[in-house]
Amino acid sequence: MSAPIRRALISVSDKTGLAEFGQFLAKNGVEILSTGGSAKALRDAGVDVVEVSEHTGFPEIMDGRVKTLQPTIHGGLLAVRDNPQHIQAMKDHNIAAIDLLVVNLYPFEATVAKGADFDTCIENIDIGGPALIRAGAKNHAFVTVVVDPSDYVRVMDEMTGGAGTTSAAFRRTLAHRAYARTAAYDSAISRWFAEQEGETFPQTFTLSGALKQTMRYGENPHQDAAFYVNGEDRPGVANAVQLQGKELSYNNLNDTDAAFELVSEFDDLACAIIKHANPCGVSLGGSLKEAYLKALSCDSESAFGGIVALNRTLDGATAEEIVKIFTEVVIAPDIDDDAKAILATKKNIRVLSAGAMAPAHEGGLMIKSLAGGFLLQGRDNKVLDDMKVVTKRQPSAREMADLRFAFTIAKHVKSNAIVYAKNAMTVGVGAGQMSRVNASRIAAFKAEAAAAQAGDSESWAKGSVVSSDAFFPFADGLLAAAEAGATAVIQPGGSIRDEDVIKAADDAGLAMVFTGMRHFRH
Ligand code: 93A
Repeated sequence: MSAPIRRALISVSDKTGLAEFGQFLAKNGVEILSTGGSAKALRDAGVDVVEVSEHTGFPEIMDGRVKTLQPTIHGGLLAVRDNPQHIQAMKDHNIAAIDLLVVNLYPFEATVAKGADFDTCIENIDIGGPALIRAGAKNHAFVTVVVDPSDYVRVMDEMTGGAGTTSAAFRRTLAHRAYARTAAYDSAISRWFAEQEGETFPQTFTLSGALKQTMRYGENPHQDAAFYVNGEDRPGVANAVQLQGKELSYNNLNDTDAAFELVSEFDDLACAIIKHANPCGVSLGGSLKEAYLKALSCDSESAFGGIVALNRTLDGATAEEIVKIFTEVVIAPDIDDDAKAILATKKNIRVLSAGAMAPAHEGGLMIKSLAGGFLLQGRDNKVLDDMKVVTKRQPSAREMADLRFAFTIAKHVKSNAIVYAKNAMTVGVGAGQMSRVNASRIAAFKAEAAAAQAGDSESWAKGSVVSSDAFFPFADGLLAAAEAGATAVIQPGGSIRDEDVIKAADDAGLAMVFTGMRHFRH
């Protein structure tokens, strides 16, 4: 059974909720020690405080760089209350026990995010705060450590229900949160230093994120899984609001991310249907309902149980179509009231409102784990701006638009990726094959299946364009596409056999464009 809280140290940059919390503590007979700005805020709220400088007999010096870095303070936090030697040391050095520590740190991350200059960022590295937090959290057997204003209410509840005490379990949870905070803080500082040195990758990379959700299982039922958010305000799965449906699973989150990132590529109205992080079908333009139906028609068999992503506000007419087949998740920047009402009739569909579209070409890091480590790389965010026609035949304007579209889709298809497209919609997608020719054959097969499904006698690949995520190493993949009916090709180029491939394209009467950039996605 712990003793009631008698003395608190409050030193906070974020003064949210401080007045109310301070008043509560004062009312409960807690003596409050506090640093300059916090002391002022508390006094302004009518709360009696003792300045730390008064308590220690040592002034705040060096523009506040040394405020709480004092043995009187740290001894008060670290003393083991039932250890006779510690008790003696407290007597000898006139140290008073501190039972409650309320600290939040200089806003380093926010200062960096604001684009502040070097010196301002440096000045916002908190030294005394983390030292206090780490000391108090180590001694959580006796000290309650609060690093987040949203925890004040819980502390007040505990003290009210516990005759001024907090429970050991709660103090331990708070200690866990305290070290999570200092770890994230130092990780932000080290990443910032790496950036200052022009390096993308710091000497030590600490993954830091706040736990958003633990899932029932991971990719498979025998795997544990959790979802962490890193505080970036990028629109997408992490910041979307779920309006209805069951909890998102690991696979839902992974697929929904792929779906939303894909439709974020386009300024034109776009709809994508995703399965296993690969697009079954994508379509641009027209009404939202038309775009959905076209995306669906590309591979309606695979779309069953898929993820639907849109880059416009979801309307009722489109929602009516979506609910006709089993759909796992729908994500859009917004959902209108008609659509909400229609989706509500299918309780299991998870509906996410992302608030806005994500900027497709912004920077950022991607992470992949492997045995004994992990790989980091920048986002695949290069703009397609260097399309060079390499064949005798120039693509028509319609072909050129479809080529650009198909190459952008191929970026979002697992390698080896082949995408057939016609009139701003995919007509056949070959994903994740070990051979490019196989991906090409699968895409052609899908284009035939789509035609058959629609009752057309001719494959949808007839008169289409084709995109390859990486160069065709031989002419065979290209010829397979020509055979399927494609009239124009887009690919990075750069193979040692480019000349052979270009000649094969010319012989087949194809137009071909090189992008000079590939889009592997493994
Ligand atoms: O400059 S510091 O690293 N040196 C210190 O000794 C110290 N002690 C507390 N910053 C220090 N703090 C931080 O001051 C706290 O973490 C808190 O963020 C801030 C509160 O200052 P004030 O009460 O003057 O607004």
